[in-house]
Amino acid sequence: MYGADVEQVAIELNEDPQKLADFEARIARGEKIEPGDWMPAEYRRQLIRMISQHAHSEVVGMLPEGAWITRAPNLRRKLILLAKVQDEAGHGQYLYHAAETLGATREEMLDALLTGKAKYSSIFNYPTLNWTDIGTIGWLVDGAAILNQTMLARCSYGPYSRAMVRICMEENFHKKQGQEMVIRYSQGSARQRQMIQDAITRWWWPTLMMFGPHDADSPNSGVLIRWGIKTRTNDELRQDFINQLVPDLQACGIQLPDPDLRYDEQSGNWQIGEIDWDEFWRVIKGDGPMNAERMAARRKAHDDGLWVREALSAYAEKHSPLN
Ligand code: BYC
Repeated sequence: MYGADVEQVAIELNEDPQKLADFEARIARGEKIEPGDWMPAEYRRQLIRMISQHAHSEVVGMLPEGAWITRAPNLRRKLILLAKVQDEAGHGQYLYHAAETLGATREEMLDALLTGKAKYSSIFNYPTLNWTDIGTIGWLVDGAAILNQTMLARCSYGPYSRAMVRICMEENFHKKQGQEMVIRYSQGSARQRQMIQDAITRWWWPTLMMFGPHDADSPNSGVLIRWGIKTRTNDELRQDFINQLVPDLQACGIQLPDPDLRYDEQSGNWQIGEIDWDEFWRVIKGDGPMNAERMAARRKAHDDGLWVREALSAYAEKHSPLN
């Protein structure tokens, strides 16, 4: 359907063919679609799904790292981690605002997260077992996120693409602090080298899963690419990440946990063994190592924040010009 001509798509989506053709022509010219502009209902639905899930990922993503703020090995590392976790709260805010421009309310989005209807990135359902996990998240997880988000900075929806510009700048700082830690620990004592190897071994495959299922198993990619929301596919971005990270990690003396990993001269790509997709689907359906704990932490934060929301509403009511 999504490779089909505009007439066919309009029939299938029950949209006005002329409006759809004009909309697609704007995207083809590289124009941004803005909140008040005409857009197909499916474009709006896909964006709300993706942006709200992205916002939830930023907010849930504070939990694995936040747990280490009190256990950072020195003041410099603690300050960096505090700033990083704070940035992630900010990213969640920009993204919820971007989704609100499409008509989704904050309450609806949070309700979808807290009742398990909305997803958030699979990666945050894995535990952070020791301090070197923090460096590993910075280099691998933020590195993967940057590749995806640099693509989204070029997406056709104006508010989402603009939110990505600042987010990517901050993510670059996150990635660099992680890279610096991994390099340092890989050159450190035998114990540090063993810890960083263990962390990379645990995070490698879950990081590759972050890019989503293979293109052939990705039901949303067709329409997202047709309308310029995604400009690269899940597999293309995953391959770029692998090609960047494999030589860098190997230069640190780190072994990747993949006996099938090999360099393919012909394509210039590093080829990996098969990802455990059963694990991926289990994790995104709620059955990963940390899903229950992450959701319990978010529900508690939401309940603990009730008095703040009530106080804000009471203040707004008291000062409303209508009263
Ligand atoms: N995790 O058709 P597909 C960060 C779902 S946070 C969970 O390929 P799509 C950071 C997918 O939603 C960065 N679910 O989907 C924060 C779909 O299910 P629904 C997070 C996943 O949308 C704190 C189904 O699988 N980045 O950087 O075309 C600290 C089929 O997939 C995942 C974003 O959110 C997954 N990994 O492509 C440190 C970026 N993968 O919704 C760092 C925005 C797939 O139909 N999102 N699913 O029920 C995207 O770019 C795209 O949504 C994805 C998936 C590439 C993730």
